Amino acid sequence: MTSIPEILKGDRLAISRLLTEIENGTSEGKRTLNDLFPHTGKAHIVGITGAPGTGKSTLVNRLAYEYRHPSKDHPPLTVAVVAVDPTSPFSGGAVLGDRIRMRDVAGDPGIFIRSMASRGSLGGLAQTTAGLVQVFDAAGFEVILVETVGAGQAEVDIADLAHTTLVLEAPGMGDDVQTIKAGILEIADILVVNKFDRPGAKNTLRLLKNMLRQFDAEERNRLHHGQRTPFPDLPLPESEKNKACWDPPIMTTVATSGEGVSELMEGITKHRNFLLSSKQWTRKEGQRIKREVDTMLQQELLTRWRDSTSSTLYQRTLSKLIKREISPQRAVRLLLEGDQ
Ligand SMILES: Nc1nc2c(ncn2[C@@H]2O[C@H](COP(=O)(O)OP(=O)(O)O)[C@@H](O)[C@H]2O)c(=O)[nH]1
Ligand SMILES: [Mg+2]
Repeated sequence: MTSIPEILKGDRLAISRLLTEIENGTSEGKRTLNDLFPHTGKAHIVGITGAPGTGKSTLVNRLAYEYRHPSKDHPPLTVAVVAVDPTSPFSGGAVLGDRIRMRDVAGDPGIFIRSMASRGSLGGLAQTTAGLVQVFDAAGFEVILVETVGAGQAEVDIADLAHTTLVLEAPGMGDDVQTIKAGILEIADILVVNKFDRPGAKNTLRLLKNMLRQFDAEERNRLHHGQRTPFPDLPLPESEKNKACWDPPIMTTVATSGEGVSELMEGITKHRNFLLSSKQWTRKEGQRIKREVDTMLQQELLTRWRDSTSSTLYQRTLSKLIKREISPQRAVRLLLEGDQ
């Protein structure tokens, strides 16, 4: 039995146990998430995505350290890390370049790092990730860094979940233009050229700048009013339009040495402030919750429908469909409304 007060006050053992429940998709885990919901919605969720080897894990470690030891005069923030990338070497100990080692962050109660087990995909990777993030949010972690390996759907999922999405690129990852996939610019709130110490880094930066410029021009053409509308189904009122404009900056880092990482942290904070002041924070939350409810509703309706429909009717309809006696549309009609 998970105790809600224990989670809320950040008890590490209770959190650990609950994370495992959620990864395993247990009903206990689901029930607890349900109870925790009113206590969520405070954390800044930051997604970090990019091709394998671009330096996501190294950068996430360094960012976590930076949040704990900010050089300027802000207070340190508490940080949780969720690594969805199964190859992430978080649990392995010292992987953190030369200056920061795991021990710098390991004994710190203000940091909690969780690598998601591969079985985390049992209930759907995106859903499980969202569950883990909710736990950390309820437990009072102020910043939640989520590392996902950049691969199609995972990128879109992280952009849905995160308030701020970082897209990492690095030189020497093959044909530079090809590695920057279509669609990636649409989800990036901040573009990061990591491994800026490596040969070809300036070239990667230039290519990315060109792509972004071209993307912006196309986007302007498409939208006619020169600004991005991240939520096309929730149009902004005229008065809000100018305030809602965010041009994704391109930042450069050397995650192994920490160069550029405090500036990146500043950039992330700037995006957060932008979201709050333009009220997009609330809009983004609203969209996410709507999507979550829609997904659950779909699943629940399907389950209820299955339970109330005879499996012989289902099988019979399918076999008619396979023999092409009826079309898929007709099959759905038959299943929902009977033979009318
Ligand atoms: N030279 C250099 N190497 C880096 C940098 N960031 C990460 N690496 C190295 O790149 C490799 C892959 O890093 P990792 O963080 O595991 O990448 P991930 O697959 O995106 O999570 C490791 O050997 C890192 O030490 C960087 O800024 N400069
Ligand atoms: Mg990794």
